[in-house]
Amino acid sequence: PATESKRLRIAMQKSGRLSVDSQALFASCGLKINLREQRLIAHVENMAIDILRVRDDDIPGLIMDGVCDLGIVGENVLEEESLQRKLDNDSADYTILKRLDFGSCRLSIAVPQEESYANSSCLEGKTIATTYPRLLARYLKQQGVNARIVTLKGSVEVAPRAGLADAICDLVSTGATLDANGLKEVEVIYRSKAVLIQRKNLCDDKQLKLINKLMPRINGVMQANE
Ligand code: PRT
Ligand code: ZN
Repeated sequence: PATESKRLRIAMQKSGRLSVDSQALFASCGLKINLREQRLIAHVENMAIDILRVRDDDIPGLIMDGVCDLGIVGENVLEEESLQRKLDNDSADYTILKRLDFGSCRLSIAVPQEESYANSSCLEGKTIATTYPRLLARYLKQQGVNARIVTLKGSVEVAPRAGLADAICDLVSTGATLDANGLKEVEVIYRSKAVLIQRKNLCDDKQLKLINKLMPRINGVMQANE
């Protein structure tokens, strides 16, 4: 029948820095997920929900294309994808339901420790390696600095030593990685946490009711953790 409700699809990171906390959040909201399953889709036993376990980079697009209904992802990844899609004139709509209390980090510019650095004008004419070219480009534009951006999907922190770049723009939490690579943090350009997002135009009544049931539980879990 045309009125039949689909199961709510929630995208989360399969394995990485957000997966344990995302799983724990769902578990404490009462979702019974079979964690032994190594598959892409995990069925929630006690609710009309399917969990899709994917690369974190894929989550914003799955929501913005309306393929998944909810997702948990770092704001850094979300904002980067959103900026890229706006440039490409692709759909970039989503709603943030909740800023979560895990996945904290900052996107920072770092330069070799021995280098003197006063302010962002020191980056003029330099080459900066990053996994977040759109966020970096936005910052440089705001600062009125012209620099070359080199996009690397990994090993950004070794780029200066390898002679690929003068500086880097990468995620930092403790600062140990920068330290180990002889780099110092000189500018924080973006502060990030994990967020729960929803796709636009979600209008299935049962799905909306389910989300309205989950949100107070998420708020309750977060208050209890404070
Ligand atoms: O496989 P998949 O693509 O899903 O995972 P991934 O390897 O792309 O991402 P993952 O699991 O490393 O990170 C997922 C999200 O966690 C990021 O998008 C951030 O929102 C958040 N997060 C929080 C971090 C960090 N803290 C973090 N420290 N992501 C990465 N790092 C890395 C950073 O890139 C650097 O290499 O950790 C290193 C720095 O850490 P410190 O403690 O040495 O400063
Ligand atoms: Zn990733």
